[in-house]
Amino acid sequence: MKTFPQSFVWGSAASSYQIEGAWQEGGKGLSIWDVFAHTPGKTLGGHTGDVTTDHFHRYKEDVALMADLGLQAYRFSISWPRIQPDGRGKPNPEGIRFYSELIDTLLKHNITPWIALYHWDLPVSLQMEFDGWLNPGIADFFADYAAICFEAFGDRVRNWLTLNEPWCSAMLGYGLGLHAPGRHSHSEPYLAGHHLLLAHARAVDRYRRDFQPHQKGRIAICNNCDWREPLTGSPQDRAAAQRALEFFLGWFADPVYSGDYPAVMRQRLGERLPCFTDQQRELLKGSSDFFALNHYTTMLASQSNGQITSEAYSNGGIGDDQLVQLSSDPTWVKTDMGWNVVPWGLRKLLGWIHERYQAPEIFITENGCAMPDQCVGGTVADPDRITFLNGYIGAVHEALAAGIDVKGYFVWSFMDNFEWAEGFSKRFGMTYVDYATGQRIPKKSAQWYANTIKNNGLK
Ligand code: GBH
Repeated sequence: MKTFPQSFVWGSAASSYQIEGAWQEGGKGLSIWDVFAHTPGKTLGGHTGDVTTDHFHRYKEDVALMADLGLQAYRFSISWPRIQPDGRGKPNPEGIRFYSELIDTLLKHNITPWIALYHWDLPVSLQMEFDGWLNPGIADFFADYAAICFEAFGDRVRNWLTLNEPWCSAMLGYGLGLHAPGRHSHSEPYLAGHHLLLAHARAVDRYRRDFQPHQKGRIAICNNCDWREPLTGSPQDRAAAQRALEFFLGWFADPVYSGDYPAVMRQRLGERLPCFTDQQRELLKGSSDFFALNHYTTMLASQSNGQITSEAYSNGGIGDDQLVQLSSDPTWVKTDMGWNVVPWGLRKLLGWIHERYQAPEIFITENGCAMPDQCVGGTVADPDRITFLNGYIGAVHEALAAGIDVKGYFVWSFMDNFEWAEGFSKRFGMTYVDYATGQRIPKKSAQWYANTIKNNGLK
């Protein structure tokens, strides 16, 4: 039996654009994902989040399913254009009402709400009028929006995430063009990343000044990072793996913990990496109350010889900036996304975070996998997901045994949903969704996770 601490939080996660649907209801404005998904060629099969799992209308049923699972916490995101249709000004009362009722429904079922303020659905008018995350002024817009949310929900919500995976917004949205707004650039990712960090810092500052003293919640940025293992024991490959991690997680976590970007990014990027003023450094430093980590996979890293293969390019993004060549061990099992299943990568990453950021409290705010699930005779057997979760939760247990302060774990995802550029072709959920009827069917992994929660650990 691998038992976890009594206070360990077992949860699951989802995000607004991926599950809500109701894209033109309730006074909601359009987001960059509405527009991107409606642009031919951007998503697999032209799929959009117009309807997706229709959670906007079915949230009560969904929360009841979460309660059946025994979830202690549910992490969701707020659609900014549902709250502010054009990203500025007075809140939309119907948007406030929707999230307010969702929160009340969760609390009624004893499920603790965790809210991410931004999971990629930027109001499209901020993109059109201001170039989105490329404009420094966006930090103020974001802080104003965040304050509306703290004001409306902070009496009942104690766990806040500012941005979900700014690495993805910057790199996939502005570097590789795979996510909205679909831009391809070698310099814009670093500019967008800079403003994402400043927006985070401004929102946290607002929370700490005006809300935290009486609402008594906690707030953090939510970063994603895949592990990078040196291909060989050579000093070059070890340095390459370290460099890759600093470009990945250090990019968005170093400023939050020490006030500036990793030195290696400054050296290699030169002018393309913007500088913080002293005042901004101060605002950033210490701007997370805990470390929120999303983790999915592992790749091998070696020093590149300047010729980057397409695999490394798509994975690392702008691979030549890092002088890192990525590859996979052919013996590793892969998920339906083609991502390597390497539980010890999570164990090592937790160790890296523990060392680099002075032993913060860590919540794993996303971990999970897509598998080619099928519904046969009304049931969905997903043994590979159970193996995946068992392996990764086991790695968390090992980290705890080594004295690393992991406080909670959230499975991505509660139910199948719109998987961004992959549309509905990838299933990450513990609950199967029949998109033709909207029917929800808990998979075997849901039962397995319910038992894990009940046992507070693995058998
Ligand atoms: C998360 O992002 C998102 O927060 C969530 O919305 C999404 O649905 C979920 O994960 C599943 O995709 O090409 O083998 O090197 C995931 C961030 C960054 C994780 C890129 C995998 C590349 C794997 N991803 N990373 S690989």
